[in-house]
Amino acid sequence: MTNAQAATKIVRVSDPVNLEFPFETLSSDLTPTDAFYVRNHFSQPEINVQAWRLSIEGAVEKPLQLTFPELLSMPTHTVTSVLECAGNSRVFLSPKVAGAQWGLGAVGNAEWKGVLLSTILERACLAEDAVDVVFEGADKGVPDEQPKPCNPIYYARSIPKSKALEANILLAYEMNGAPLSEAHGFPLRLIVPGWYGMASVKWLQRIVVTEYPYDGYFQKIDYAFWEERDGLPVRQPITEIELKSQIAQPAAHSVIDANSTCLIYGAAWTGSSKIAKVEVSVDGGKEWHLANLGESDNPHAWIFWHYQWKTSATPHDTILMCRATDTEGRSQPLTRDLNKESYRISHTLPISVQVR
Ligand SMILES: Nc1nc2c(c(=O)[nH]1)N[C@H]1C(S)=C(S)[C@@H](COP(=O)(O)O)O[C@H]1N2
Ligand SMILES: [Mo]
Repeated sequence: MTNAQAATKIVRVSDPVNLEFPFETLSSDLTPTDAFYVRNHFSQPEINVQAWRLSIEGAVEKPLQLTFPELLSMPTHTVTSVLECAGNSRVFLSPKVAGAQWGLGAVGNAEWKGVLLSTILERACLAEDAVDVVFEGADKGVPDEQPKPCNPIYYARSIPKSKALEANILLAYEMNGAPLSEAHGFPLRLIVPGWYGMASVKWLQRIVVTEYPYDGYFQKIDYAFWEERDGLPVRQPITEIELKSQIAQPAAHSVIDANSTCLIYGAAWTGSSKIAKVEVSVDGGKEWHLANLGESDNPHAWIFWHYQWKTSATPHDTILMCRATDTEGRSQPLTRDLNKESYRISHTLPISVQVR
């Protein structure tokens, strides 16, 4: 399969620019950078890389100011990982919820290269009482939803200290073998494999280590949900990607020949486990059939799957679905959990097609 069919991206929001990968064009394991989705909260910042510094400050013994050439001279690490926006597939929600109406393409799989975050944090020497590591981008604005600050804020997100020291979290300056593009965070972005995209802060300018849990706007107001703890509702940040599979082809509303063989295919991914199987239904979820699974050496990459569907001779309208199960026995739910508000859309999604 080639990248030749990578089509133009879908414009979901034009200002700030939010672009979707047309998921029905899925053909290569790595999503070509020019087809990769772009999710921005504010206008893309302009960065002069000569003047740019990465500042590491807060609860550290040795605050650092790193130049771009200094980062490039450090030991490199490469990881292939899915990046999925927590709002991917929002258009499938009923009743409708606010936010960009993403279809299936606010997700992609790319190879990221850069410096391990742990390398830099070790150099800066975290204080004993460090709790969270906050990543601030260079883009700022006033966010959309209430309660919102009245003055512009930088896009920022944190991860707990223990997570920040894990072996695969990257300060990336390359994507798919080329320098990071401006849209994807040049000169430097965070990549948190296995977590939804909001954690992977673009256009990094500061890393602030805090001695308290960071409760910023994109941590506790947006990209957060209500969870009951000890019978009390508390606001929690969205973190790990949920198990999910999606159909690339046939695309919704396709007309398929009766009495033929139709290849149903797509991708499946998960935050921390491994995909064990993908099943396909061609009758709206009544019966499920095992799909053939591809493979990947990278635990955070997606895998492809396919299923040969023998269509009946009788013309009919039907709904295609796919459902992944991981090695821990968890499966995608068949229905939507409303507590998830407008994010983590990981239930089985219906694709309507016609057989004629
Ligand atoms: N600085 C900054 N980083 C950001 C964002 C942003 O708006 N500003 N959006 C986040 C969200 S919600 C997602 S899903 C990913 C998208 O990364 P991409 O645009 O490279 O696909 O970036 C994350 N990092
Ligand atoms: Mo996102």
